[in-house]
Amino acid sequence: PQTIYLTDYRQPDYLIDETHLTFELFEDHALVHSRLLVRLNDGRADGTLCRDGTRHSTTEGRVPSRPVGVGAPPLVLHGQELELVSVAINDQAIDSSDYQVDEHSLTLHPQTADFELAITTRIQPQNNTALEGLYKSGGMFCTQCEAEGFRKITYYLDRPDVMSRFTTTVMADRGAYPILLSNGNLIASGEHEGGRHWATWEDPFPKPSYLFALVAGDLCLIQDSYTTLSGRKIDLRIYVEPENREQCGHAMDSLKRSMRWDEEVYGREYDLDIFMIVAVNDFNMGAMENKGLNIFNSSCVLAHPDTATDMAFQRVESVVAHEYFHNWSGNRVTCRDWFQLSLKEGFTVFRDAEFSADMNSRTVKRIEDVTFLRANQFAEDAGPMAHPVRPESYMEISNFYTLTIYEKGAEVVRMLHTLLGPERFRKGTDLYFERHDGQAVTCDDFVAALEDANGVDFTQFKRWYSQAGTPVLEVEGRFDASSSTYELRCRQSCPPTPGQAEKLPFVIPLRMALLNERGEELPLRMGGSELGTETVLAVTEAEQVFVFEGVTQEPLPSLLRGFSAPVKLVYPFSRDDRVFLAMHDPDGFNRWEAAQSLAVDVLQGLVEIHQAGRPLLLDQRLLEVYRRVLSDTELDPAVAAEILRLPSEAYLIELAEVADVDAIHHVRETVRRELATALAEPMWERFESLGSTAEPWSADAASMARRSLRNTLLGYLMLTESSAAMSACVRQFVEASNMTDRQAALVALVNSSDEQQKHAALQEFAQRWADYPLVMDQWFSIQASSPLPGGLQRVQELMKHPAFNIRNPNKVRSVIGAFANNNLVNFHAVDGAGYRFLADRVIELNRLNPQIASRLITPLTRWRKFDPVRQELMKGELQRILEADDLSPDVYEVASKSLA
Ligand code: B3K
Ligand code: ZN
Repeated sequence: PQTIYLTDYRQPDYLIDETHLTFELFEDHALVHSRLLVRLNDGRADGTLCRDGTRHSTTEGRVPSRPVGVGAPPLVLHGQELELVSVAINDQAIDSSDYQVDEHSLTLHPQTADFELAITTRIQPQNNTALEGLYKSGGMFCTQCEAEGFRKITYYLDRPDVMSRFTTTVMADRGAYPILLSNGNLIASGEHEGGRHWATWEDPFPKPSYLFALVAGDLCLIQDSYTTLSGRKIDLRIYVEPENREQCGHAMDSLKRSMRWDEEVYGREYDLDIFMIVAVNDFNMGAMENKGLNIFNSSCVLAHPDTATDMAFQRVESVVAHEYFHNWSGNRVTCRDWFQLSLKEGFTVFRDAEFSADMNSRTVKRIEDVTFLRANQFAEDAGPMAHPVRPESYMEISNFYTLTIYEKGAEVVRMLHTLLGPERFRKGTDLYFERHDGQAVTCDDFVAALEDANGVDFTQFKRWYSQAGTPVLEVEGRFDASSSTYELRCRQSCPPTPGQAEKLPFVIPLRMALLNERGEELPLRMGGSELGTETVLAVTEAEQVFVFEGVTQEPLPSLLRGFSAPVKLVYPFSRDDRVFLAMHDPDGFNRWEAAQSLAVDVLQGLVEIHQAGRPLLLDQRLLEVYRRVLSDTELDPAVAAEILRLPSEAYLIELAEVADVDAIHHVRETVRRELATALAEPMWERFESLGSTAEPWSADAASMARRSLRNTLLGYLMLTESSAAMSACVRQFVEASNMTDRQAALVALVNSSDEQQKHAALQEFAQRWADYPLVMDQWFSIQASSPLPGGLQRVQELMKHPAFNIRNPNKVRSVIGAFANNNLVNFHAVDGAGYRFLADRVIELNRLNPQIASRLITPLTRWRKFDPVRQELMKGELQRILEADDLSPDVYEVASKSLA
């Protein structure tokens, strides 16, 4: 495959002002007729951009076609896996001597600067297992075009800087496909002979092809409405398969809350009169923000307390918000090219995270996001696929929908927000949306708007977009009683990443406070100015010293509050310091962070002790912190649950130089059991005080927080293997009024040694939820993630279960993905069987669904973290993948770069 470089970007030679599509859908193929109004891109404004959403035709008042000289560039349209049926220019059929077709393109040689191009292609949605382009999911037709799927529908300038006004007609059998949808507004519909019907949709906003969508199916409609702040009434529609009708309320509420929030926080109103969400079962990712017609993985729409956990409820809320927010950050202002992907994704993840923080607990949301980032994005940044937030090259763009683009990209926007403060940030985004509405722009344009609105210079800051890797920020404190000063000495560095040996210093916003011996924040004074009791220092140099004045006793610093930069902070805190901060830091996030880092320190120490063959003795200070948390009824139970959760094996592996998976697992489990045994009494007490699982379910944050803590405690109590715990767990499994509690009990049973209870529960569960694919996904994933011995055999058995289907991405994720990503001891079995299994599945999926196949490789790309024996085994499997026949560019890129 070819490598594409950012530096090769050129403006398109031609533009497409209007795109008129007609789809004739049949059971064994589809015909796609496109009529494009094409224009040479000679820098002339076309005057038809309708920023206000009004329609006006380009055909009327179009300047007469100007002949172009021999120097006119050819028109090279993208196209893949298409059967070309016909081509016509200005209604004149042209024959194959006048164009060239190859595997990736159709090349034409226009004679005039403006012309109408008509193309018909035949495609096979029924055989499309890659789930990209137009495909069938169950009984319905649907599309996924981002990033380059539109070219699998028809020949087109399939690049985001070509924005066009789309009109789409869908024709299909009325009985099988009563619902026909596309972007924008329905403008006409009617009947055809033979039981077929049609509908025409028109989207007044110019958009790139990746935002095109079409749906045809037998769906039921859940309808509501929303009135914008300016008083426009928007028709809100969620389309799902009829059996899911009762599971849409939460998505609808989330949508309305998102609409309100974007008006209030960003001043952004919805622009069309209708907003539609369609849920499909076969989908490569979470959801897609197609203009006016979002298509969702059903796992990100459906939520009912009987079938979905609290976590699933929160995921639905955040994905609905994310896709909705894209209407401005992504659709109205889009990306110039795919190197700018984080322009829309990083910004939109930041927006959805802030929304969730406002709707729920801000501290808990931040803890969850930071936990996820450090365990996963940091690993990506330290591995062979490490790339900057704005990459410089790629082979297959689908591989760049990464944690770095999304999550680190969001951290970069968060830092800009932190440096500017909320008001100035808002001024900047207002300017960004105003200046670039209707345009396809770059990350530089985004930063320039923030700069220009506030008269600041972010030149150095922009290194966050161009340099990969996780910076390390080493800080030391020095108190000088004689001068009443306290110095923070900062040193930053960033490890080399592929193609980037040396890094220049970043701008690192360091939010901090100084605490006295009672844990109170001290007033901060620097260079004679009063900074309040919390401030954000901008660390800009490789080495830099900040001097606080008027400090009369040695303080303890509270650093990187709220994780104000995506860096690894190193400070020589003692364990006692961490205990103190865990108990006294007025900042909730940093209290969690202190407990977390204490636990990391304790676990890392024990891993060494275990490797030396010495007995494990638990540092009682960790126990004391946990005991305090258990009895602290002032503390949000959801935060308490987060503190009581030990750092994950994945995070401990990421932190290790060479990770000893078995030792990490053994030590972590031993500590969990010891904590459970030593704290059984307060745990029971707290568990019982948090109410009963049989009581009616409620979605409010307080009830979710109680369930979270209760179930964390249940997990611990089950480790004591007492009969009281077992009967509480079984009772909860049977009596639970909701899926959160039922599932937590199932997890505990599956990971217990009571074979009989475990099998009874699994069987009962599978029977009861056999008709609920999303619940069965959970059933699969709980078993595939269980670290008990024999994990691989269990997974192989699960793949034979009738509900498993390797063509369904959710099933792949819940069985194969769960095993390779969550079941680390079993996956990393030293005989290499786990690696072999994964590579076999990658090879199998490579032919069916390259995007899913290439995602699955991730755990193997981390080979550098492991011992030489495992390294060889993992590399061997990557090599075997590389040697497979018909390798997709997706899989080739990841496997080859991982071995480079
Ligand atoms: N923009 C889509 C992602 C498309 C992925 C294509 N491989 C979903 C989102 O980020 O909202
Ligand atoms: Zn997105």
